Amino acid sequence: MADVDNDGDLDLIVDTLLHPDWRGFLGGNESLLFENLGGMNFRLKRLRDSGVDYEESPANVLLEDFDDDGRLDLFHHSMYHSANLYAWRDGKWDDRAATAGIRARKRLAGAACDFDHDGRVDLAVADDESGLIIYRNVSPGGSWLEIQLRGNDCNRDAVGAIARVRMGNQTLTRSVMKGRGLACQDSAILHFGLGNQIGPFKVEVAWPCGRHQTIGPVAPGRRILVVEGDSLRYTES
Ligand SMILES: [Ca+2]
Ligand SMILES: [Ca+2]
Ligand SMILES: [Ca+2]
Ligand SMILES: [Ca+2]
Repeated sequence: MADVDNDGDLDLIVDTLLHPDWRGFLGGNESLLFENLGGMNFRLKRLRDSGVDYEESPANVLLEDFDDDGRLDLFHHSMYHSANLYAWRDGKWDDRAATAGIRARKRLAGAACDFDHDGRVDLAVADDESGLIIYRNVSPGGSWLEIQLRGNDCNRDAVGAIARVRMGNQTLTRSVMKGRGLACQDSAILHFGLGNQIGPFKVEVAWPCGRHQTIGPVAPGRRILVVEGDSLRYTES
């Protein structure tokens, strides 16, 4: 679940861990994008129509902004075939696995986290042949901001909270999730790639209990901790 088109609402990508299903139900075992049209209405698309290769038995999709350009990139892998990293370019996801340095063939799970705190999201991949592999992100990167949320009235891990940052004429939206796809979990710290924007930025948080909170202005290039109900103070975590 992520805002893949930066229009402020959360869209949904569904992988179906099946062998080809010729009955054609919801596209068989195609990976599907449900574009949020608002009002609990969704438009169904095949992910391959956005440039993502079809793979038999797709297992996991991971959305993060690996190059900090403000658009979510996509890491996709299946049970039996290759894992691919796609950068968003010109209205489609563009396969960059070879140039990104991700070459192994058989992946079972992947998770994103900025392990070395340098503002570029790294990638951990569990491989049934090579074990755990960590890909350190050494791309040029860009402006960025990371936000850790801590609940008070709602759950402490802020699961279900949504944070928004304005970048130019776009609103970047990220949500706190615990668990994704097949046995995967990413860092709960929300990463915002901000392109060449230098800010400062205002951060809006919608907490799962219903409270809304505005923080900032905040300068980019840092990781901050925002505590529910404490709008006047935020700290670098
Ligand atoms: Ca959206
Ligand atoms: Ca929408
Ligand atoms: Ca990107
Ligand atoms: Ca990093």
